[in-house]
Amino acid sequence: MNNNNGFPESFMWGGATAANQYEGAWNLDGKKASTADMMTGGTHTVPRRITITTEEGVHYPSHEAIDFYHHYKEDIRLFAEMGFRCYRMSIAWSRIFPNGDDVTPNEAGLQFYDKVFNELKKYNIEPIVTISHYEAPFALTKRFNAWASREMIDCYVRYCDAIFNRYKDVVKYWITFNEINSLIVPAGAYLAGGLLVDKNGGVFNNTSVDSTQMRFQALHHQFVASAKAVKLAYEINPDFKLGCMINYSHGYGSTCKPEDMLQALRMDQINNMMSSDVQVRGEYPDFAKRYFTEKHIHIQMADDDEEVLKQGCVDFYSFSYYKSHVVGTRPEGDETQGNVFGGYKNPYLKATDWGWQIDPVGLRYVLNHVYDRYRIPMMVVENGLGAVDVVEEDGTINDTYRIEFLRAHIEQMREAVRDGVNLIGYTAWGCIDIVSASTGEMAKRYGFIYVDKDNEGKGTLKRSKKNSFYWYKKVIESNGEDL
Ligand code: BGP
Repeated sequence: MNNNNGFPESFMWGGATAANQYEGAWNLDGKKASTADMMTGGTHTVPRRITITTEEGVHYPSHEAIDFYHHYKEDIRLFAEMGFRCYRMSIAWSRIFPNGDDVTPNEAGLQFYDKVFNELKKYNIEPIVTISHYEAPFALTKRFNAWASREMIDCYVRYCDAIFNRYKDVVKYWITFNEINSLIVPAGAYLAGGLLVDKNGGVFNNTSVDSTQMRFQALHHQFVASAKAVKLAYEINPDFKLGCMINYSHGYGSTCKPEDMLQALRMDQINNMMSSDVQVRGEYPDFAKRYFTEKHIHIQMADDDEEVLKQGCVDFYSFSYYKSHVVGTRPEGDETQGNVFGGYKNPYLKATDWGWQIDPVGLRYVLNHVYDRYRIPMMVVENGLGAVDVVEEDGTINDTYRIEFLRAHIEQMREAVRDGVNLIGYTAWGCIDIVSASTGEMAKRYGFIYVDKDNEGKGTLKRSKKNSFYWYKKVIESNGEDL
């Protein structure tokens, strides 16, 4: 039990990124395309789409991204300068198994992460590794539509076996899937599932197809894959720590009408809690069974799936937190469509330029709410403000708005720690500017470090420190006291 005065001394402060949004070098040293590499760029209004072949003239933001592949030393040095105690990153699966089902892993790919982990070690930065962050080898999508197929489970476990063995002495914290619950919403089909669901063109266009059955089946395959990976991990190194990762969308009822509150509860159960119940408790909750029946979703399970899930429970709960939403009776005159999980405008909150409603107090609520349910260590592994930054003539970037956003959220985390929540770490999302996952843009920046690159892919890739860089350094130095 902590002394409830503030962040524990061992608190892991750091930042987070994902391979396909950061590394670039999408086809170098044996790597082949991942599902993310086949996604076009988007804009504020034009959604990204997945293509079957790389098309001449189409912009694929992950192909170069911001080239961590060739800048890792410089970037890690900057992370160290901010005082990072940990760094959440992901491994690009198709760098290790370019075709997804190769007989042996790609040595050059493994060596890249050897170098990254060595560099982190030099500065005493603890890696937290996401095994699959919104990507899988594209060859597996072409072959059997990725996570729609059970065959994916063995491919994933073989990939885990290779990286667990290779990095067993340098990585302790692993996250099996980024935002595994993304598959519950249609937009998650391509990002999280690598799924092509449009029967006509084979290309998922994000709106027209009801892919519900396929998405929930794919999610089940990921649950089983995750559980098998957890079991394998402990066999390889009993000191490993394995975590789930939930895209936590916190919802309020639009009024205090009981039905509105019940709807908020229902969304919380299905969108947030169902996935973590499976990964933390090792079984589907009862409310999921009712939901599946009502929605005519039929999950096909192998005979031993339920047993496998029971044997693959994670040790920590990690989540992303950006926003909250409002559900229930539509407020009169409100035409808005709120956040990713839908919903309305919250009159008490401001929103980002991308319409994500900013709710620091909601973070305290969620931390308490989830900790009460599972009583296992928690980490906030994504949180931050996507905003347009302006580089002044003298080169400074005065991102006061970002500092305000982060300060308010860290304050609420501190309150949650005082409430008794066992929070062990915080990794600010996109600690260096990277490609946005939902829009494919560079203009939506989260970083403490600015990167010279624009939406069309032009720029020198030069890194420079924003004001928030110095602020976050101070936060870490003071262990979250000097905000
Ligand atoms: C999460 C994803 C990240 C990330 C972040 C911000 O859902 O795990 O990959 O990008 O959201 O989203 P965006 O980049 O769309 O602003």
